[in-house]
Amino acid sequence: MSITVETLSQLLKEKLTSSFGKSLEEATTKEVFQSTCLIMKDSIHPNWQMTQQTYDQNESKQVYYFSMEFLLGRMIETNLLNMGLLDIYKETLTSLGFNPEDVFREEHDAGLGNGGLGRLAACFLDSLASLELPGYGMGIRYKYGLFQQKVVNGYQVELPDYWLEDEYMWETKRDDKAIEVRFGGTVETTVLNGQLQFQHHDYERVLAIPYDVPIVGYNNNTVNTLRLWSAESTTNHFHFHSSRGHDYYHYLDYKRSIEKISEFLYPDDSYYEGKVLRLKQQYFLVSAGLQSIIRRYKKQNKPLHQLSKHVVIQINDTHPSLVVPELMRLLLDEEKLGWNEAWSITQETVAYTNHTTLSEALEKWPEDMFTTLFPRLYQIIEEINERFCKMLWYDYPELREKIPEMAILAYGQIHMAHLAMVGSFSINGVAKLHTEILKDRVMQPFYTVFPKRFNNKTNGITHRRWLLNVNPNLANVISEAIGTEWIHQPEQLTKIIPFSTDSSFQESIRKVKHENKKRLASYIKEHYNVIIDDQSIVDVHIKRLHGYKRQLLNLFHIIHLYNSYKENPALEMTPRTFIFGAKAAPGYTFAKQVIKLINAVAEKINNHPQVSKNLKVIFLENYQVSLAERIIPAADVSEQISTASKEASGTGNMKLMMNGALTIGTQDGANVEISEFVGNDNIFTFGLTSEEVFAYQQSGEYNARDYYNNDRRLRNVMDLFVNQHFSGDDVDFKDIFYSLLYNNDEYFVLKDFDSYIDTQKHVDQTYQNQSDWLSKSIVNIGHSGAFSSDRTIKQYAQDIWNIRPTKIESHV
Ligand code: DL6
Repeated sequence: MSITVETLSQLLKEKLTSSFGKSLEEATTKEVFQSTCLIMKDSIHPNWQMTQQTYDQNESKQVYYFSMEFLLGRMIETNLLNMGLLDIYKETLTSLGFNPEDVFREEHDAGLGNGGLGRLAACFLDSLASLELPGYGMGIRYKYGLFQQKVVNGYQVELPDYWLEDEYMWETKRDDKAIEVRFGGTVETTVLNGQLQFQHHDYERVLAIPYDVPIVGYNNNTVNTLRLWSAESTTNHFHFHSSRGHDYYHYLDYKRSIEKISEFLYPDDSYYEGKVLRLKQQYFLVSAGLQSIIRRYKKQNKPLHQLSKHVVIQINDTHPSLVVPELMRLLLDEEKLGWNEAWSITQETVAYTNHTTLSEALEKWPEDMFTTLFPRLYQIIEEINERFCKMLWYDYPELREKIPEMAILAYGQIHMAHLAMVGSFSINGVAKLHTEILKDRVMQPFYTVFPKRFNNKTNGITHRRWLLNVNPNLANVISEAIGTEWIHQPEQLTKIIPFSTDSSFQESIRKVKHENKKRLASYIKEHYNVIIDDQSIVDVHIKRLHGYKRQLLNLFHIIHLYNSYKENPALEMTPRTFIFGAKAAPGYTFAKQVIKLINAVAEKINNHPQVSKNLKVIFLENYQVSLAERIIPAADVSEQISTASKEASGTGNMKLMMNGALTIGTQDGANVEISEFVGNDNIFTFGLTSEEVFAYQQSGEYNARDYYNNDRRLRNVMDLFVNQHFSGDDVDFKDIFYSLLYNNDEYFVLKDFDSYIDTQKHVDQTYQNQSDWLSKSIVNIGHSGAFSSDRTIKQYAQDIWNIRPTKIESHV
């Protein structure tokens, strides 16, 4: 059924009246936004109901994706796009005198994630629904998302992200589906009919309330669910005593302590901090999620021993790995199954994805903290550990010496990755190189024991959001050339590759990029009062700030150019605009100093009378999904310059390539696969390989000082950190200088400097031949379909989950 501007305008007017008692003329943009969402929900909700009913009737096997993070961003545009209504809504809003962009911007980004891991989860949900696959997201409804970053005097300042300030339009609270989650207490062990019984006493009860968010598939009737759990208290669970004087205050304390559980998202990316509250959050998600799955399963009268035929649980990194002992607890203590049966059900149902090899990110919880919070789970983990270690002892005598390093419980700590690997049937990495590093190094003994469990699933991104929605003009140019089939089958984007040398196609691609650059330039002018040259190369480094991601190496190149321009103002180079967007974990001092340094360098360069004609440096504050959507379509160069072996995959690399940027990158994460697809001529690769990094780490032969002493360009860059060139009197960047020279440059910035500078020169020369550049850009877009999350999800569905598409009929 097609809808017209007239009918939609009428609907909007009626909604404004029924919901806000206002006419169009009186309504605010926020009210127009909210009314638009309400109208959309009127058509999403019947399909949502139909989807759930169909899954139940067909007994479709479902995947439950457990993740502590879902970085959704805004949903209005992608929902409209997937419903096929984006253009008509834009037209209607415009005809009514509203700027659609202003209306859509009323939606607060749902920032329930730190970066790659959370955004991946959001892309996966979009692909599951678009491929008509039965998939459910399980997460936490944090009251505060990832902090809002302000830059004050060049420094990062963190402000709370109260994203729920206005009602979240997409969610539906399901009080009737509440679950009780229990913390603390004691376990009493008794024997009944020769069987051990475990009774849990004196625990703290927390009510988990689900808020369901519909996930709309593209051009189909599927509406899947993202279930976000919120910790709430009820007076029913608090024992008021008439004889006690201060019950009301006790109650308030009790309420606060409970609500704290889902209050905020921990802002640490790639770093593990052993905080009690974080552990409580993890158990809260796991227990509420699992109980709701089993409740639904039992309602359908299916036998528990067949759970893995109908349900698969994917855990997104180790954060939800308590799924293993909690599922065991439910099967043993609640469902009264024996250990062996409960263990095979658990192992056959759970699958684990690893997202990092960084040792500082691997979770290990102190046993004493754990026993206090989860006395019964601790007993179960002890038993799993004992059985696992015994199995190693008897079946793998060659690994006996390794048992202490492979145990789940060792040296007073619980190793969550070991628990996840032992308790699941699949263990996957997120790019080929990453998976190989897991198998050969980080998890090598586990690979010896469970070789069949290990597999690779290279990450992907949804091309609907990251191309169709953010870059509609590029999408149109592509469709004009090759038709629209690529929208359903993104691998068909390769059909544009034969056009890579076609001058009129190149011209269309160039125009789109230029328009996008102009849009970004006007945003930067408006918000930062800096004028950037829309003919300059837009060079983009957007991701979390971390030593291994080497924003510092990028800065070294920028300062080197600054020095070169000062030395020789007639230097022949295409002007460049360097754009950074990055949040640093609030406790990560080094990363925060790098932010200050970027801003200090920007200040110097942007105000230099000569250099600023050729170079600009902009740090865009509060990098988040909606900002990425603005930057990516305008990018020419994509900085993917992590120390080889450190970036598990990266997904920004895929988004930028899909929008025609050329990558300058190390042979790390998914960059390796990008270069295999596009060919060495269409990517700028430099630096140490992962094998070389490992060799240096093993031999201890790297000496950063040698590089400093022997390379004048490096000294000219680094000396500016300690002579207050960039800082004025109040700060200096000595700590950065010392970390490189006295701590021997953990991430090989100095080592890779030379090849990076050379490769950047090559980037500049290539750009000067526009036709060559555009042809490379087209080849990149053409191969980006291989990095659509539809491909990734199809692989998960087939190789791990064993789930199949289920067609949902329209409700009308
Ligand atoms: O797999 C998604 C994403 C990768 O693309 C990044 O390379 C990786 O750094 C990131 N990992 C994390 C670490 N979290 N933990 N644990 O965010 O995952």
